Amino acid sequence: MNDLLRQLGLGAINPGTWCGNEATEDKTAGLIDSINPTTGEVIASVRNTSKAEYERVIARAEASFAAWSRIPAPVRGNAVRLIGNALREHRDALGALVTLENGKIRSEGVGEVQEMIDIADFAVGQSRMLYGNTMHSERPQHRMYEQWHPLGLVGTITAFNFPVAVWAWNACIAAICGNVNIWKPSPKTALCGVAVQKIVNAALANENLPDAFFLINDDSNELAEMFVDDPRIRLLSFTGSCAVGRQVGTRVAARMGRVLLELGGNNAIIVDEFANLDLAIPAIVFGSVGTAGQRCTTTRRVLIHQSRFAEVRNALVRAYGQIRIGDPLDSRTLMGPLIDPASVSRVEAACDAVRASGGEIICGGERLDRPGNFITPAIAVAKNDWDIVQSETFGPILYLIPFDTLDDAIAMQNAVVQGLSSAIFTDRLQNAERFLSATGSDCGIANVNIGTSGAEIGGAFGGEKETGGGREAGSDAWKAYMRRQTTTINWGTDLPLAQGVNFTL
Ligand code: UN1
Repeated sequence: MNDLLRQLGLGAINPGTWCGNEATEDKTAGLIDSINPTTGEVIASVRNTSKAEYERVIARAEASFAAWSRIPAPVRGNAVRLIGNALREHRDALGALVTLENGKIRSEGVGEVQEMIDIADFAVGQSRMLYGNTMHSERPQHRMYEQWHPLGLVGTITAFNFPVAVWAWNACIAAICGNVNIWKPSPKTALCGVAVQKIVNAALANENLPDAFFLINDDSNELAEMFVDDPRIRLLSFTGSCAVGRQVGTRVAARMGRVLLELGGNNAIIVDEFANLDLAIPAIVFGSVGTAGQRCTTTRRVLIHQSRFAEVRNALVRAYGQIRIGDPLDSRTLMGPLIDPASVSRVEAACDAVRASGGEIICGGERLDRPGNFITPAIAVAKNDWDIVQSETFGPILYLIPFDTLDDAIAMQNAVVQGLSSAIFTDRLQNAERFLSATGSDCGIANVNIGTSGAEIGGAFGGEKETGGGREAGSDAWKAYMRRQTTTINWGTDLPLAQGVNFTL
């Protein structure tokens, strides 16, 4: 473990405040202990950012923005290319750190770094494609077009469950758009934040560029609240629960700032009478157990046609019996620990709530007798309208719900407050298209014969309703990080007014 920390340039105590490649440490600020969820032991510590340091970070970032925003976008893209290259070099080590600090299995840890590399590559290309429209003016000898300018300081608050990839979605795109990034990672994965900050800024250190990547750390809500309320942060991108996201959204709106919210999901997979279970069962298992059920895209509900209910239920219980739970660094492991003891208790409480509602836990929900935050993944037979099914328990508990008609299944799939991800397994074209139609799934993501999690970066990522409406990563999500300016140029010698208005002196 010490080798890994050394390889990533981390020590026992790490400065948590970074302006580009320059770190500061206010020794009066407390330490955040990074806890290994597999053992409960402290891995290393990260120093909190003090209020005075926060002010310095903002001032430095504002000065950087004046310079960074003047650099041509393709040159900014080249900087992001260097970041992608540096991440390629550190893929295995950073992936291992994600596994160590977050508890997701090795392949998912490395996959997360791959997701950073993918978005970096995407951003390089996007830097030459910040297109605006041109339009025909209704007035003679006039030209109209839209152009896109950077916003300024972009703040990103990320969650523990994707401690590095979600930063990259935001930071790589925001940077090519000409913004300066300030990141506040989850205190549960503070070491990952420092490691990324070091890799990224070291890659840019000799490039003679202004600083574009800043880091702050805080394990109380104090600094986070200052950050959210700070009018100098022009866009605040927040990933986390619906409850906290609602507060963030309201507070940023109160200061007329912009917000990008990526909040909770209550994602369902529909298995109809025509589903190929060779695809559906592994997709459901990965969707519900991957990252120990701690993705916002985790499969939480399976809506099963009643003719296939017993078959699907039995196949899932059999598959769950084969899930190897243990040290996530061991390549044979399929499910690691949850992030903290409170998360384990929440899964147990969810199992109790199922029983109290008259439902049945058909497997799992038991703590493992070993150190660390381990619990066996649970499956329950449940009803869609139960409170516990309606709320997102951020852990491995899966609800099986029978349905009669596809319309019923779609109605149930949509009858939750969240709207992130959804999927149908069917070999029948009509059912797939019905699910994808305007009156089908109401989610930001709707898949056919693919599970709810594991989206690629090329498509815009995010969801509707209480998921917050934000879109990150690919497609045209870059527009959230820029301001649009409509320009009309009169190259004639008259001054005609729009709408034919006559105003002659
Ligand atoms: C999240 O859980 O916050 O689609 C993001 C997925 C990943 C991203 C999840 N690419 O599951």
